[in-house]
Amino acid sequence: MTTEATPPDFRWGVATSSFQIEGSATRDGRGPSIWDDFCRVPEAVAGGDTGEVACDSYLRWGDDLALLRRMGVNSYRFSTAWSRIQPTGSGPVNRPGLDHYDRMVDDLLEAGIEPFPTLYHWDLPSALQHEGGWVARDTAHRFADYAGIMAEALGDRVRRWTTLNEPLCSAWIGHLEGRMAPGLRDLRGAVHASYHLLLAHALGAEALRASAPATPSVGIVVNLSPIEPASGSEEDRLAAVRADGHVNRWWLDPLHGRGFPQDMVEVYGIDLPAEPGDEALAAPLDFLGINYYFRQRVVADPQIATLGFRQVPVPGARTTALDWEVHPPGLTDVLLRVAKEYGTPSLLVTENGSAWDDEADDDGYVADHERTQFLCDHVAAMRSAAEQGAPVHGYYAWSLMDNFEWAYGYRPRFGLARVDYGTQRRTLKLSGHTYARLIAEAAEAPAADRAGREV
Ligand code: IFM
Repeated sequence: MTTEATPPDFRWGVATSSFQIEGSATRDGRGPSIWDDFCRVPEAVAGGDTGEVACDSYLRWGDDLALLRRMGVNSYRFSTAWSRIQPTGSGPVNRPGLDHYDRMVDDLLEAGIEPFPTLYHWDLPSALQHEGGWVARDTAHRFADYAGIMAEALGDRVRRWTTLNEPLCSAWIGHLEGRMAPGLRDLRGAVHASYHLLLAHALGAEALRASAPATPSVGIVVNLSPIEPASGSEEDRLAAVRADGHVNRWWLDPLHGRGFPQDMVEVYGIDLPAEPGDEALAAPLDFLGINYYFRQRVVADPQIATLGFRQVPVPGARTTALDWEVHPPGLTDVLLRVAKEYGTPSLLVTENGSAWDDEADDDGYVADHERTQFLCDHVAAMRSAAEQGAPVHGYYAWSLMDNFEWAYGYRPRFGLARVDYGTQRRTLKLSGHTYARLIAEAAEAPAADRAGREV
């Protein structure tokens, strides 16, 4: 690897999110979020699972920290629950909720681990949803207030912040497909939500930069997929262009100051809720977080309203327990594409992982060869992108431990550590041990080789 591609402060981390691990749904004044509400909708979540207890991380933070130390990560990507800080999404700060994250930041720093918080990972306070949620412009302003609170409280110690995680999921899956919270199906609402999410990012970034005592590094996390047409037909080629617009360009273009892609504005046929002054949307990013899980192969399908495309399986592909294709070169592709087409100064792989049907032995140990292979192959794919010039500065495995996988409930397990939900015992899997070794070896490697040793 070239020296430019492997700065000495390369981040090796793991990622989690508040709703998926914390539990303690009402403890210390936490208010409800859209996921608490969605879990109560009959049949919305597999097995009727909820986030009431999850991995009990709010109370077992010490156990999680021990796992982080054991793996030897130098950065921990977690999210702060807005409804712990402001139980109704606006108004006074709920001190006990803020104190929890304050303690986490101190503990992480003491352990030599960078705290890398995400301010919004899908858990909008319910009270804001009742006022329109992301479809309402005001939510973006409330988010900026919350970002300012967090920057004032933690900005003396937190240097890097992520505003939002995966606005695609909040907007398209939550407001268009309705498969996940808040469970709505409305194109206009979804397009407006997408706009307001990006506005929230811009206003939130402004608030972080204005309120943090030391100049912070601010970015956003998007989930990207390489898109391929299923055939050489012109219809499928155009379907792939639309799919790419919907999944990738709708987010990447405005985040890089190019405005929303006009072809997609025409496909959606919805006026954007733009107002004078929204030029802030073009605020520069210090880094872009990329979550990569799978590529998408699409066919044209006139039966699919508005978008006119559908994802199809890749023949003969290896797939995970969620039927997601395992395709490591896709990670190289998305990193190189963003680097070349958008020139983003710094890229982080903020999530990458896989769910498998784990089998634990009597001690709770899981010899998860498939996940381990997935991890090694994707680290190699990231290294390949860095070797080819992509400015990749970190890799975060999803996830530290098994957790609540949204509408799929607890069955899919993504963790590098197993969680026994009966006892809440955490046990490092083979993948967790392998990651620990990989990190240790990378730290010992010569600087020019740090991000990419074979494992
Ligand atoms: O669990 C999720 C996470 O919350 C966001 N990115 C994808 C992961 C796996 O589905």
